[in-house]
Amino acid sequence: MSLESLSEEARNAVKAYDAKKTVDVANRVIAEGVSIVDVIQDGFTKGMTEVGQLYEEKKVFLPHIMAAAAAMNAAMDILTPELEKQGGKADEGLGKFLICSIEGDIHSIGKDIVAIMLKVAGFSVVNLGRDVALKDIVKACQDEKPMGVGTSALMTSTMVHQKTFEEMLKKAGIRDTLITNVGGAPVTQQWADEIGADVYSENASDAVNKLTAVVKG
Ligand code: HCB
Repeated sequence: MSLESLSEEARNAVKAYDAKKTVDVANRVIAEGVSIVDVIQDGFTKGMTEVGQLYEEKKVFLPHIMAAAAAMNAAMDILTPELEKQGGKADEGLGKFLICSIEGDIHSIGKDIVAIMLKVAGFSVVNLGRDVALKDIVKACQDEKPMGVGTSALMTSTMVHQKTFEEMLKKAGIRDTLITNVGGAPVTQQWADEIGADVYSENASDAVNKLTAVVKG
């Protein structure tokens, strides 16, 4: 089966809140050797975004979003170990990268996709989790001394913490020791420029490309 039709099935399975179906699609993606990254981005993620739009239009409600997220996560549980196996570049030494969903934000699906794709690309990724207090992210940066730190914000109310985080890094005297990367649906290049973040990433591939370019010069 082609990449296009599996992506279409992945998208529809998330929109149908059907975890059995997302798992089935994930297994077929692996069995048929289709690009996992492409199906995640063009299939599962698109489905999730479309459910988000329906929520915005008040055509579906929070339980639907939770069911769609559960269906997507069920597929990711199957695809993640396979991606890691296929990647096999974990020792490529692109450096240590910390990532988390920022304080107040429990959205984690996108951040986890970025984490896995950076790992596959050769970064040593430390995933700090979701709703991580700003002081704890700063502390982790002091302890782990990463080349970069990514924060994910899915809400306008939590985006503002990315700005505070920049200020806290400066106050702690470590701002110039690392690259800051910001992402999440409401986050834009303009926002990154405004708060002084080094790299804006629209999606996981963008994060991989831009951060790899930073390391490789
Ligand atoms: Co949630 N939610 N939600 N939600 N949710 C959003 C984000 C809204 C936009 C929906 C809406 O109103 N249209 C909205 C935020 C509105 C706003 O502030 N502008 C919203 C709201 C309001 C809420 C609650 C407050 C609802 C409530 O309780 N009343 C609550 C949040 C509570 C809290 O955080 N304190 C809530 C809860 C939930 C869940 C739990 C039901 C579920 C999350 C499950 C989970 O993550 N474990 C959920 C979901 C799934 C969504 C939507 C539908 C999809 C988000 C998603 O997973 N997208 C979302 C609608 C939307 O975003 N359009 C909706 C798919 C992933 C793959 O995309 O953008 O997250 P992504 O990540 C991309 C990209 O941004 C980038 O790469 C990723 C991969 O390509 N990226 C990074 C992301 N992070 C990065 C970090 C980097 O360093 C680099 C790149």
